[in-house]
Amino acid sequence: MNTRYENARADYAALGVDTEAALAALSSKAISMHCWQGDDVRGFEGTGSLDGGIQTTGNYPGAARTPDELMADIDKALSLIPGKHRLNLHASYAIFADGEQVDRDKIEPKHFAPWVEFARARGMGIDFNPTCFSHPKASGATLSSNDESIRRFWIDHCIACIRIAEYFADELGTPSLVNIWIPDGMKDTPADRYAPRARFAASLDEILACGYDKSKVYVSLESKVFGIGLESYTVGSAEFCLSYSASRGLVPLMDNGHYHPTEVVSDKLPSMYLFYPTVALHVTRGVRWDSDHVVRLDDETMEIAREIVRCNALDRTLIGLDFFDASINRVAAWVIGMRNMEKALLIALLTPNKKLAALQEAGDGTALLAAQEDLKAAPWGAVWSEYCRRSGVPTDSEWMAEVLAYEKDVLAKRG
Ligand code: RNT
Ligand code: ZN
Repeated sequence: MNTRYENARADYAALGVDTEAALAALSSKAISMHCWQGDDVRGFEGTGSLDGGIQTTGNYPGAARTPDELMADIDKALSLIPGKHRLNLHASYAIFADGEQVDRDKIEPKHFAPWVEFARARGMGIDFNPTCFSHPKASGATLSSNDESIRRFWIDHCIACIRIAEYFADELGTPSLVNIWIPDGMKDTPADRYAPRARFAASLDEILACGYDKSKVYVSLESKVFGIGLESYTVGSAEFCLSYSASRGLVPLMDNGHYHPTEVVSDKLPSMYLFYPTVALHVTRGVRWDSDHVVRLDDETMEIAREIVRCNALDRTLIGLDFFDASINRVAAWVIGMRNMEKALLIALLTPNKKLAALQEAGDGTALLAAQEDLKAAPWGAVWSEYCRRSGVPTDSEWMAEVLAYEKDVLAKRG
């Protein structure tokens, strides 16, 4: 018997919280782990540098250079993260046979067959993202371009991605999320904000007209308020993406690094749950002008998790992570971010939400504040350790040693 856990279990029982129920809920929730932390969003096309208003900084050694390396790194990370999770791929991670390479408008399911085999062997589902950046045809606008051939190219790319997602769903027996994000926008004040947005809407309509099985593929639209070099205007603003998603039955995707600094996704979520059956998230951390730092167990991550749990929305929230830090060990970055998301959910699941809500309803602000603050010292760490133990993964003080060993044995040997 694990005394530390049993003590914590009793403490939580006194608060009216069932730790076993919390652990069961946590272990049944998959988080979609983004492949792009492993190689600084480079992908396998061998085409130049990252662009589109997003950037990685740092050159920590050991970035994955090939599908085999990336898969090995993902495996290492997964071995240190409790729970069963999903894999989030970008189209730029297509795997071509020797000598073959097709442009992004021509990618097919077969180019992702090795990923399907990888996911199948690990019991994972796959989510997907069109890659509308880091490409010669993305040097200006993409889906909002006024150049018909360019606009058509990106429409065809997104349709190809929907077909590939259908293949993922068929092969793996779980729906696939296709998340559309475009970097279109302007560094300086536009003369016309309307026309690009009208073209973006028309492009999306053309993409959706391809016809797809909505029980297998969920299409989401991700908004963003700014990008590097896109400081003054983005075509896919929050209002655009929410309105479009609502009017066409898409899933809205909120990336918590994509809003004004005092806006928080935790506060947006309950409104979203009122009006959308399914909501998708990119959990990340914004720091000044960067929107993609590694997820910490900070107040907002915990508050996002609390809203998901207390709105009883775990089942209808598709949680993915989205960060890329090239200045630290990339396997560690995944492990830290994934474990923090799991910890935030666990803390939320260990909260006596009904009791707290009753204090709010009763107008007892004093008792509510006191209870919320007292809960910060509740022994969730003991429950977390028990979760790691039951999941067969190292606890907090142990996992980093495994990353360091992997760095020494594997990562440091990469050129
Ligand atoms: C960019 C968006 C987008 C990307 C990934 C790589 O600001 O957040 O989700 O980070 O598609
Ligand atoms: Zn994102």
